This record gives sequence, C-alpha cells and structure tokens, in this order.
Amino acid sequence: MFVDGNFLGLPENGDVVDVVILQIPYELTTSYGQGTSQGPASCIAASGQVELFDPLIGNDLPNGNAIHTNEPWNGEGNSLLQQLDGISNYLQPWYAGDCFPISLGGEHGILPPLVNAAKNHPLICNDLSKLTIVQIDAHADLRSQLDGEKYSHACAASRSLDLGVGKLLQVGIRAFSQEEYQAITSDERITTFFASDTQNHSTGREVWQQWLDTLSKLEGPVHLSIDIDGLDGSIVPATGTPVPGGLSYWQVVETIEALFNAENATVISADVNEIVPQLESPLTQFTAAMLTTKIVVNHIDAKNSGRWTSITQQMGKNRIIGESTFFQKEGGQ
Ligand SMILES: [Mn+2]
Repeated sequence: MFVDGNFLGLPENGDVVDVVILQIPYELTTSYGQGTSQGPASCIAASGQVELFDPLIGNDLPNGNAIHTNEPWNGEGNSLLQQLDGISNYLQPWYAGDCFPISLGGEHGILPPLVNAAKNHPLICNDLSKLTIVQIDAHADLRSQLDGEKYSHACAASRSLDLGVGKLLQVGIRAFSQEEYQAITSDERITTFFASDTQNHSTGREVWQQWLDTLSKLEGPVHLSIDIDGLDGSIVPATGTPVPGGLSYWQVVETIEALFNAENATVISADVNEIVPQLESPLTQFTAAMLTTKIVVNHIDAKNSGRWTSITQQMGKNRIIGESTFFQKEGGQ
C-alpha cells in the first residue's frame, strides 16, 4: 500500500516510531534562490520513486522499523526569533533518545534551533560540548552575520558553535569569505576539508581517504547536517545557491556510511536542507530523497549492529511540543 504524503510512501505502524521524518518549510533569510519552503514536501513526493531495497540491510524498507512522517512545522511566529523557538520546540520532543529524527529543510538556518532541541537528548544532557556536527556544504556558514542578520543561513555553523557545540567537521566547502577562512584556520573546534583538496584530480583521492578516516575516529554523539549544495551544482541545480566543483553523489553516500560505521560515535540525528523543488525535472528533490533514504538505511544498519540503541522507552507519536523561548530570550545577542 502506497501512502501519499508519507516518506517513501510507507504506511505507518500504529503508535510506534523508530524513525521520524520532520518537515521544516522554513525560508526567511535565503540570499539568492527562492523556494526552500517547498523543499520538504517536494522531497517526500520524490521519495515515492526511490527503491525500497538496499543491499546494506538486505531487505526492503522499512525492514520491521516504523517510519513516521510527522506533520510539518506550522511556520508560526511573528519574528525570526519566535520562528527559531517554534522550530526548536517542534523538534525537541523527538530528541528523547527513543527514535531517530531526520529533519528536511528549509534553509540551513534551521541548524541552530535543531542544535538547541538536541540539548535534551540523553547522550548530551545539556552539555553541547559533547556534540559533533558533521556538515556537508558548499559554504562554510561561519559568518558572524549576513546583511546584519546573525541568524542568517550563512551563519548556521557559527551560531551552532556559539550554542556550545564541541566539534564541527566540514566537507565540500568551496565558497567562503576571509572572515570564515580565518575562523577555519584559527578555531580548534573546526576541521574543514575543502572541495579544492578533496576534488583535486591528482591528489584528491588521498585527501578523501583522510576525510573518511577522520569520520571513523569520531567519538560521542554526532549530528549529520547535509546542505544539498555541498553536492556538485549539476545534480542539485534547483537549490538556493548551486555551486560548481562539489561532491559527487557517491562521496556523500561514502560520508554517510563512514560516519554511521564509526565504532565510538553515535549518530543521533540528521538533516537534509536547502532542498528546492526543481520543476523541469525532479533531479534536485530526488537527490535529496535518495540521500535521506541512505540515512534511514544506515541508521537501521547501525541499530541492527548494536551501534545505536534506544535509550528511553518508546514514546509514540503524540508528544508534547516544547515551550522554550530560548532564542527570544537571547534576543539575538
Ligand atoms: Mn549551508
């Protein structure tokens, strides 16, 4: 039975949630292209064309797991800070440690509220210094502000570090300012693999292996943030700011696999963002749907292999949405 509006068209399984697909149609500060607010729905529609079989789990999805496609974030909030609180409160109940949350965006500005929601995860316990973010992106997103806005998508990574995130690993990076380059070279929390190095035709293979080795040595809780413009612009042409010279589809798949296979790390959540529906061909949203499916498959494999276990008892689908006003209290300070 194919269920319209559900990720992969999969029917739900009563009140059980093993993987939750969250939709954040947020678009406020996207600087160049338009249309990220339609991204999550277009990715879910495109996921209907993705194969359910993956050799990694040797079976069709959902392979005994309950994949719940949650109602989208309601978009409410009269100011940017209210909206950030709204996103954080929408996500927070899914960070209880009993399921695996995957957020579809929406612009990359969803990352700081996501990090704020992750504070409650039992592996983090309010200490975000334990958390590593692995960021696939064309842009470093390390600006202090863009056009006077410190919560711009171009500042997503710096605001996450401000929240207390311990470690940031970046790959695919090929568009950045001098300020961002200085942050990369001076801030010990940041490790960046530039696309000019990983994609280099003579020496790239060696650098790429170093990236995979770095991932396999990670420890503790990890969030995977995929800005789809990290991929080469030719396969995600509709994203807000497509950039040439990016990662191939298979490099992103290798990254997902290396990360989920890291023996001492636990991937607690992921997001796939900056999805914009492509009209003439569904390539952009289909690429996002394929990668989201790869994340689901790798999570299930990690669970089957004991690298992910539920920390709390199953909480079902009806969860109390948070009421934090964290970003409003910060007042953009
Ligand atoms: Mn980004």
